[in-house]
Amino acid sequence: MLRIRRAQEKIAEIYPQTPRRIQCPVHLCIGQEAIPAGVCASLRNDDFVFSFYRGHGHYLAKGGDLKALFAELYGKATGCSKGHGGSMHIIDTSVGFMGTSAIVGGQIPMAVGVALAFKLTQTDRVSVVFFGDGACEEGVFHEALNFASLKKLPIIFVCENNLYAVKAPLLARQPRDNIFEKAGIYGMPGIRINGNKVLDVYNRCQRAIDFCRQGGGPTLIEARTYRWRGHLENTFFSDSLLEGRPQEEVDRWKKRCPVKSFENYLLSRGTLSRLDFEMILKDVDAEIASAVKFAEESSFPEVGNGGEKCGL
Ligand SMILES: Cc1ncc(C[n+]2csc(CCOP(=O)(O)OP(=O)(O)O)c2C)c(N)n1
Ligand SMILES: [Mg+2]
Repeated sequence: MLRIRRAQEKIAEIYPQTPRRIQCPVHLCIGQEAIPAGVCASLRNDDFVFSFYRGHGHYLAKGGDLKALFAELYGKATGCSKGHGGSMHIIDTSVGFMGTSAIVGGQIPMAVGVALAFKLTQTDRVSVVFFGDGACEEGVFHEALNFASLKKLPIIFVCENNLYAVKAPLLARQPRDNIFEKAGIYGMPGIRINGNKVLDVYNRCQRAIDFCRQGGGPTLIEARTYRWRGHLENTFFSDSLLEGRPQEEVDRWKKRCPVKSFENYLLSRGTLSRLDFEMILKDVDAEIASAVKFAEESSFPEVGNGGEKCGL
């Protein structure tokens, strides 16, 4: 979580600087780190993860490479998508990270297709798909749940419900605040979890993933959380991060910081000392600094080098 948080903060710092070094649109997941960390901790390297444009955390949690992430944001040939994808199109099959979609909900049927392949080939591998609350308004979400449940496919649907799609609050878009209950319509388990408590995410997901591996079929997990920044990074420092959200609401959620609350938990139990924590932070920041340096020193892909040569 700390690695995801500090990397996001570094991206937010670099993004508006001139000359522009990160030119692609960037969506950060600060405030939502417990979900990727808690879910991916239960996964094996050969399980597959699909994600969306707010996907840096999912990539890093699945074992993604920090250097390859920064290089991709910089559009460099050493990036995980060879510099052709940018922030919204991250892919790294070597760690089972099968791609992020900029089309809301576009990744969901791909993850179902992979789950079908896992089932047909009689493996115990699991497919996991992350998506936002807005994706539940896409027809494909319902088709996917229906088919996955019918065929008892090994897939976990993880909805990161951060209560907004761009600037629109959930109840301005859906008649009820009940995403997890939509699973019941399709005859599969649906659970609502506190997406800001990493141990809750880990424990509840571990159970769903074990059930899935044993042939029990899919689960829909609605993880409640909140993004601290605006929908999309912009190129000027601004006070528009609120985007119409009440300041009081943002402050309330910041008090439930997933990173800080886990830090306090570990310190209070004596699992970590303050010194341990500071050393971890120092290591994480050093790793990020070397990833930034790597991205800056890498070359751009050759001009005219299209998809056929990008090696994906
Ligand atoms: C099919 C489709 N419709 C609309 C858009 C424009 N769009 C981009 S992000 C977004 C909001 C999605 O919100 P949510 O799924 O809750 O994810 P969050 O950004 O909150 O993590 C929309 C409507 C799109 N990219 N794809
Ligand atoms: Mg949302």
